[in-house]
Amino acid sequence: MDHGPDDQTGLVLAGGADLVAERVAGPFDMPWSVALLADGSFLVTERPGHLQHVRPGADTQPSRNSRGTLRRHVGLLDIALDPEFADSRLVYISYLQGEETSSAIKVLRARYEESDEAMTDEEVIFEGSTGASLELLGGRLALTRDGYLFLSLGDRWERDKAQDLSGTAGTIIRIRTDGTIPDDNPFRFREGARPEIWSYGHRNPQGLAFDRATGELWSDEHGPQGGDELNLIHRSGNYGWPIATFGVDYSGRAIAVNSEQPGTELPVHYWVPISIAPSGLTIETGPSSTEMWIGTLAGRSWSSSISPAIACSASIICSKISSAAFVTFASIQAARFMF
Ligand SMILES: [Ca+2]
Repeated sequence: MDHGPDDQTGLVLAGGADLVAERVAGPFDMPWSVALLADGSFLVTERPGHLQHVRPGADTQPSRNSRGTLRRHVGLLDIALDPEFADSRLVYISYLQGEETSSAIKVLRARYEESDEAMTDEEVIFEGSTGASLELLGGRLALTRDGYLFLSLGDRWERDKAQDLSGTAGTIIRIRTDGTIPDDNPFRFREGARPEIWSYGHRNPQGLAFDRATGELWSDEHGPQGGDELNLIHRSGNYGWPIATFGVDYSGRAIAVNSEQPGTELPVHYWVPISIAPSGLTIETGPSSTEMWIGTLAGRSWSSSISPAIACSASIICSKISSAAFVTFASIQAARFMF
């Protein structure tokens, strides 16, 4: 595996031999994301529409019951706790809703009461553009402590839309956690543009996380064949897809004439010629270093690598590693970067 332009970045790919996997819960039905609660329990979204609350020491065979009104949602994706969750009980869930050939990613805000595992005060605070494919969804959430919500959205196999600001395919969006749109969003007042867009030109940004020490927003992104990327996300940045990529099509045919284009952002790191299939991203800030964890599916076939089930398993690895408790599945690997 080529690790891309290391000399530009100072990133080091760890060997991974120090990863120890410990099974603490499961099996899950296409798990996609995990959120850790203060009492050591955690919430797991399952793609078919279930939200599981897994408690330490409890029976780890999860129930199969849907959580109330979440039943109607076609596909649960990410879950993120409000930074003030201890008081507000607010959670944010991204999910896919619609018909098989036409659906949109939305974000639900709701109060979650742990005592009765109930959702109340549900409110849809974002709805993306409709798409036909159920793949390359993105769907990852990242919140700031001062009330902003970021959501990554894949191109859903319509690559040219990633350069089209009139829709949200292939973008990362930014809204307030109450659903309002900030006036300082880059395209807030541009006619014909979706005002929620923060950055664009993304293919399938399936990891999204803040570095709490610096305030930087990072995203990992599935490239096509090769060309997986780690990007530092800037306001109004065009991340190149599909006019600039280091990857090629699955047929082996070149997609973009150039890997670089004026006006587009280069990845901080990229992988060629073999995809690592990046998924969940977690950034752990230590006293002297910052470590970035990326769930990967290296060595899997490409069709497996975009399966939400496997992708979400990888996200569980990343999320749990930072708390020194591990949930894993046998085939998943993780890439660790150290700054
Ligand atoms: Ca790119």
